This record gives sequence, C-alpha cells and structure tokens, in this order.
Amino acid sequence: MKKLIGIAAVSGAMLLALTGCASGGSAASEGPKPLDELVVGFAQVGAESGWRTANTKDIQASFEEAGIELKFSDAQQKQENQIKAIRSYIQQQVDVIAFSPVVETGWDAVLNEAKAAGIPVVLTDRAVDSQDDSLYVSFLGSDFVEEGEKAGQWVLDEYADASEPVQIIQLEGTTGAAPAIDRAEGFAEVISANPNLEVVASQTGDFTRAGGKQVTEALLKSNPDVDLIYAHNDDMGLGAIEAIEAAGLEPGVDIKIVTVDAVKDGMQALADGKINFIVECSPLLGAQLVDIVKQINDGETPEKRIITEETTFTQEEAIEALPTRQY
Ligand code: GYE
Repeated sequence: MKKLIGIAAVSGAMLLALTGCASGGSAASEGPKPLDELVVGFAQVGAESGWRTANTKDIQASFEEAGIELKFSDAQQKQENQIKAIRSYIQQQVDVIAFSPVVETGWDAVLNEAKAAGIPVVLTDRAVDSQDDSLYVSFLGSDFVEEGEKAGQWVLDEYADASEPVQIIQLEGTTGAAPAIDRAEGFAEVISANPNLEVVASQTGDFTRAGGKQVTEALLKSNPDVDLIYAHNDDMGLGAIEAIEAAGLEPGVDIKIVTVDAVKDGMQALADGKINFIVECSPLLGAQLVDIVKQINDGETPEKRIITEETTFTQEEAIEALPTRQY
C-alpha cells in the first residue's frame, strides 16, 4: 500500500513537472530561482518631481532589502530613452522588466520584443494605452481618474454657494502621460456639476516646479482674476506659489491651490496655508513590486491591476500628518 501511494505521488509530481513545461513560462518550467540570482531591469521616467525621487528611493531600497539585483535607468522624461533602456534589458536577458511609462502610447513594438524574448513586463505607477493587455503581466499604481475626482469634489464643495463664475487655471502634467490625462478627466467630470466653475486656462508644466512657475507667471498676466489653481502635482503647485508671491499676491488666500501627491514640500505648504487641499498619490510602490517579481519567479500569476490606497489632506490634516510623513 505504502509503495502504491509512493508511486502515485511520484507520477503526480511528474505530471506537475510536465504541465509546468507545457505552460511554457520559463520561470515556471525551471522552477524558482534563488532571489540573489534574479535580475530586474527598471526603466524610470526621470527625476522630475519630489514624488519621483521618493518613488525611486523606495523601489531601490525595497529591492536591496529583498536581496534582488535591480538595474536602474533614468529616462529624463523622454520616451525614446525608456525604449532604449527596455531594449537593453531585453538584450541582457533580465528576469523581469518593470517600468513607469512616461506617456501612454507608443509601446507596442518594444513590449512585443520583450514578449518574444519571454521576459515578463510589469507596469508601475503609469499605464499604457494598448489594446493588447497580454503585453504586460500586471499594472501597479494609483487610480488617477479618482484622484482628479477628489480634487474636483473639494472645489465643488468649496464653491457650492458661489453665485458668480469661479475662474480656474489647470496646470497639467506631462502631455500624454496617464496621470495628466486622467487627473484632468476626473476633475472636469466632477466640476461640471456646477456651471459657475470654469477652467479658463489649462497648460502643461511637465510635472516640474520650474514648469509650474513659468506657466503660472504667464497665465496670471492673461487671467488676472483667477480664483483657483488646480495643479496635477505638488511640484507645479509649489512653482505656482512662487509665481503668485512674485506677483504680490497671497497663495492659498487670494488664489486658492489644489494639488495631487502629498510629498513633504507640498504638505509643508499645505500646513503653512499656501496650498488649500492635496489629494494623496503614494510613491511607495517598492514592496508591492518586489512581491509581484517574487510571484512571477514562483510561477504564479500576479493580479492584473493592483490599485494603491490613498487619502486626501486638508490644511489641518497636513499639520497633523507632517511629523510622521516618510517622504
Ligand atoms: O504625480 C508626479 C510625477 O506618475 C503619479 O509623476 C506619477 C506622477 C506624480 O512626476 O509628481
């Protein structure tokens, strides 16, 4: 009897091994690699904002802690650089490629190359706009439409009693980037409930402080009666603060400011009364990315969409949260 069970167990194991081979996944058929033999290539967007710096640090620290080698490249906000980095990771036959696509479109060719090479791709933070969702294993990041809706909801509530038009300037993120497209969409959708809320100008500041400052300087001249600035990230809001102060006005009072991210500098400006409301977008994606890489290595299928949990901050809440804020 014992012998029979033994045989059954062996043939069961053989069957498993066979089906493993048949599924064709290289990690699954060869079995998991020891973590210190795994190599992950990460193609980062750039270093455009406080959010990005925090994101890079967190990802690097998480892989270091997990004992997994991380090859890192900074594309300086240029898609061509990211594509080059991904091609070089394919050539180096890394085990997993992860990247945060600077813009949504134009990835199919290089992602097909990764697929043909049998290298799984994980999207972190930003999405691609591709019809073929077999080109990536998982997408880990925020719901940017919801972030825009939360910003819009604050504006809607703040001006609920307004009987006159409220003039809004929008500082957009990088043109074509998922967070710029989605944060504009969610915001527009919510504020459309009150016809008094009017976006009088909308321009990209490329998610940078310098961009936010420059665009605000110019737009304040053409829109001197603006009531509120909605910036797609803290850095552009911080740039807007500089431009508003240089124009002799008081940010947060004469012109209200709503931003997205909640990095330390943004939270400080919120606590100081210069920003009025911040929608959180968490850059701490490292630990979850490590988990996804481990699942792939173990031959498991990670969830296709993993959404980051986030909150919002008023000025009072920022004062409370600042002392323990990690980034
Ligand atoms: O909000 C912004 C950064 O993709 C969510 O990129 C990210 C955005 C973030 O430059 O600060």
